[in-house]
Amino acid sequence: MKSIFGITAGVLVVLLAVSCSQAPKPKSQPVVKPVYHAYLTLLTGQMTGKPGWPQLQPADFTLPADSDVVLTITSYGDDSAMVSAPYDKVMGTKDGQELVNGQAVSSVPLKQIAHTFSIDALKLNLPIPAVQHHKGPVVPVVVVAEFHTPVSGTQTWQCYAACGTGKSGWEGSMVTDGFMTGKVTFSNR
Ligand SMILES: [Cu+2]
Repeated sequence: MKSIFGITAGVLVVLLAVSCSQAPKPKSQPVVKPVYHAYLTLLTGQMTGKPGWPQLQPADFTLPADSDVVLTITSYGDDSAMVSAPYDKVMGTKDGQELVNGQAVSSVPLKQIAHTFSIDALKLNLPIPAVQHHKGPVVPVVVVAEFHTPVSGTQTWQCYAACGTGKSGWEGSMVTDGFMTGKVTFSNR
């Protein structure tokens, strides 16, 4: 019994060795670049004490250049605002998608959009749906999107849902740096 077991074990070792040698070997270790995470919060004017002036915090910020970035926007925007195509589409992200409360989508119905985070120069657009109204504490909408940043430069971002003041909704926060428009700088310094 002992010798039979010995032979069986030996055959098994040979078989394992053969199957391992046949496995394709990577030519070199792939370079894994770390993914950078950035977090933004979109507050209502009510929350900041400036009714009618929703605000992205921070609105002016720096992201690493030529990098994969995961942007998380936690939004308390509770009213939909007038916006037109193509700003209902997710654009410029990995797979053309964003996560809305964990669910992958490639667009948001126009009537549900409260804000957008859009950088026209990069063809980047993240539609942000309005918070659902229900009893109890406000549950923010969380939008997560991954995209690759340019090698350098400073770009203006703009919200394209008319969430500001005035008849058109395009005054106040919509045209004031630090609220619904701002500057994103791409730099590794
Ligand atoms: Cu807005």
